[in-house]
Amino acid sequence: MFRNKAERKVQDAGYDPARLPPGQYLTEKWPVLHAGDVPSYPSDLAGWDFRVYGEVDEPLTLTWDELDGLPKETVTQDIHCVTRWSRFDAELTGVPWSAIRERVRQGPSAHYAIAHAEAGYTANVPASFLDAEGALLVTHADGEPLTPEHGWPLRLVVPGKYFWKSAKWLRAIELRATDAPGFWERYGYHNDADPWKEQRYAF
Ligand SMILES: Nc1nc2c(c(=O)[nH]1)N[C@H]1C(S)=C(S)[C@@H](COP(=O)(O)O)O[C@H]1N2
Ligand SMILES: [Mo]
Repeated sequence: MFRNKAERKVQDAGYDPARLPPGQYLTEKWPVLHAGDVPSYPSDLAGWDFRVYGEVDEPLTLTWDELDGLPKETVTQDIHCVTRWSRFDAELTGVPWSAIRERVRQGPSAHYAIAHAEAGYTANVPASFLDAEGALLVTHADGEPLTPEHGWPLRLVVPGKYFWKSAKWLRAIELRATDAPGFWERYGYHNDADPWKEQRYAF
């Protein structure tokens, strides 16, 4: 039995309909969604850096070559956008957050993580959520470097949350004792963003 037509389409496409969170529909394409413009970078990424700071013993700044040279993993992840499209089996390659977390020696008071992206975009998640299996600093999708629209050179992917928590054009992770609402959260999106609970909006 299907709850609705959207689940029926998932089944017809050869997937388990239970993979579709409530109120979502499956798309085979990968839509592009963001506020503002796609940032431009020099092709050699000179001057680009990635920082981890805040409630850590060893704040970290990496150049592109340093970050790109770290061991990477590939995970297969379903993506759920709050605007109701879901994409299954995205193959995402990048540096596991857990490796970075160990390196900076995250402190006991680091309860929240704020992803900082270009042009002031931010997204907040509990730090424990970044520790969840599969949280990646992503450089490649489906075997190719990220395209500029999808966040090249680096984006965060936070499994288990609506996709707005997965900041494109990532430049830093700040670890904090207290939470701070991110870009979309300040516009009324739900702080927790669990697609299985349909936590789309805060009110
Ligand atoms: N820097 C930045 N990252 C962002 C956004 C944004 O506006 N700026 N939008 C978010 C939203 S709402 C979604 S659904 C996803 C879309 O990612 P995609 O364009 O790769 O599908 O990016 C997220 N990350
Ligand atoms: Mo979104």
